[in-house]
Amino acid sequence: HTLETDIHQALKNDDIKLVYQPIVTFSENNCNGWEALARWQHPKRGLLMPDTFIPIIEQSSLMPEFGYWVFERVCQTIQQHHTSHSGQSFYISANLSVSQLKDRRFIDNISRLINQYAIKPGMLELEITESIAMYESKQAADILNQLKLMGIRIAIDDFGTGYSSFTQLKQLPIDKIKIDQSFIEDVPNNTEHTAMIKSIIAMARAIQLDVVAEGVETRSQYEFLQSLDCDFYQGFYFAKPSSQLRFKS
Ligand code: G
Ligand code: G
Ligand code: MN
Ligand code: NA
Repeated sequence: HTLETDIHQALKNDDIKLVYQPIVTFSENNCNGWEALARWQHPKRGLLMPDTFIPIIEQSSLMPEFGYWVFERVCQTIQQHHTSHSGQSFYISANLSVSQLKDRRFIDNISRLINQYAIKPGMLELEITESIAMYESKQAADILNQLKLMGIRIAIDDFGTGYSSFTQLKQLPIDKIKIDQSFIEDVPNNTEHTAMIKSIIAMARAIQLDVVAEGVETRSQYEFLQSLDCDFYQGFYFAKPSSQLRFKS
């Protein structure tokens, strides 16, 4: 694949960069976290979204290099923001791919970066998809436990699209679940999705997990989710991803 040969160079040239999308908490004017999302400004093909290039990275041998690059960038950004906003607590969350969970150097790399950039517990969160968490559950549990010991929070991404059981979830050291945006896009009109969201929130409460609603695009979605007592909200209604860690300023 020709994109594959471009990736190494793109990382060096800063053609691949991270953007940060605010995650809102108890009020729509309050944000203390951001999700890091990769973007590729390709010199010939224009702006590429991660759905087009992450699968190529994943199928090539470049995921360790890309994953390390993402974590180092995120740690740098945390360090800078912590220095310029001292005293304010915040976190950045980064997406993990399946091959990173299988990389034997992964834990060493993360712990090196955490020390190098003086990342404190709670400042870094990692997201793994529900399907990764379930299909690789033995290996995932082991790695997630080590991350937990380092003070890193874990969120289950795209929740509702996989087939995890209550029992499996309880066995993983996770802190949050992020309800997939496909369930959010047509609430409150879609009664099936509404029922699904209610049961996800009830289950999360039973095992003390926080709930994030993703892909919130309208005020009516937000108000409805608030009435269901969601903890965090993310989506274009509040803010699009931006190259700066900023929110309404
Ligand atoms: O930004 P966007 O919504 O287009 O992202 C699409 C998908 O790409 C999401 O599922 C997201 O988790 C994934 N993604 C974005 N950035 C990264 C990254 O840095 N690493 C990995 N592994 N996945 C990412
Ligand atoms: O799969 P993951 O949750 O990591 O990826 C989140 C993706 O959703 C990102 O690519 C981000 O750009 C996108 N996104 C974030 N907010 C919204 C939204 O309100 N609507 C839509 N359609 N996509 C969103
Ligand atoms: Mn995510
Ligand atoms: Na998601």
